[in-house]
Amino acid sequence: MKLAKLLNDMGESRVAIIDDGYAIPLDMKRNARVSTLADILHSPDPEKLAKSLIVAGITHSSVNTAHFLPPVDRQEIWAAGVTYKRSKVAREEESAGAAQFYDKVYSAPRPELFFKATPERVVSPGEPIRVRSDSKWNVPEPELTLVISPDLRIVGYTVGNDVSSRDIEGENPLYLPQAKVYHGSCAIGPVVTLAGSMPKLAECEIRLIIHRKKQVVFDGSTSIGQMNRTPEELVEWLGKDNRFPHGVMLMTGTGIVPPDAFSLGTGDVVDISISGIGTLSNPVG
Ligand code: DO4
Ligand code: MG
Repeated sequence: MKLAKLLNDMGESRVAIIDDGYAIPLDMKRNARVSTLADILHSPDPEKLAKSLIVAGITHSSVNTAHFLPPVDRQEIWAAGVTYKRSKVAREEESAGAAQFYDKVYSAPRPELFFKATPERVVSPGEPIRVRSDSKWNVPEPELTLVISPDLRIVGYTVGNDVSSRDIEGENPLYLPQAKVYHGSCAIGPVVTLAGSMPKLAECEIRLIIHRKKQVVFDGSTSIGQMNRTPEELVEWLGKDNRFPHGVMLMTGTGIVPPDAFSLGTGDVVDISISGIGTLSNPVG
């Protein structure tokens, strides 16, 4: 089952099941303990709970005209880095003086984990992501994103874009928060696929296509099987000495990096597709 947050004609946020190209709106008033998508996702049986909120006979609308919101409520967004060999190599190339740290973190027991975004910073599907005005080298990072309950269960999966400034992180690793956390640097969505509905992770493909003036300027893919760590391992580290009372989302790192000569520009359109979830598409504003 896939769940999403949609904006209705009145400008209100609504939770829906997404099935076969249609959005089935849920009536949250049917259960006094449920008011948000996160309440459903964090429940013991999200699929059963979502089905209990379907109103018989209600019109199902096409997803083609739907306005998706990020499937985020009050969760913090965290990210893992250097979890694929491609990312390790790219980091070593962009930061000559600090290359050894990326080599070490790729194989160290403790992963690189960093804070990426508050919910207010997350861009909706279809809305513009941004590149920093003080950076000349920017890329999207297409990442499988884990949806994690307050008791640290992986309850679903979504698509994330960890937009990053390569020149800023390459200049000095201590600049990482500035390369990663700024207005418009994170997009998530369009849906959450519940854990039980996800295909075998190792076989899932992640694909990144970047369009410029309607031409494809980058097209690359990888498989989640190429990840050097397991989602469970990343969640275990994230949860050490930390509490997430509203749940948390964890972007699991990029395995696709465009060639060094590439930098995102205004008007580009970034499409990230992950098997079993769908496509997150954002223009660059
Ligand atoms: O250390 C840099 C962060 C790398 C990253 O975000 C990634 O590998 O996805
Ligand atoms: Mg990343």
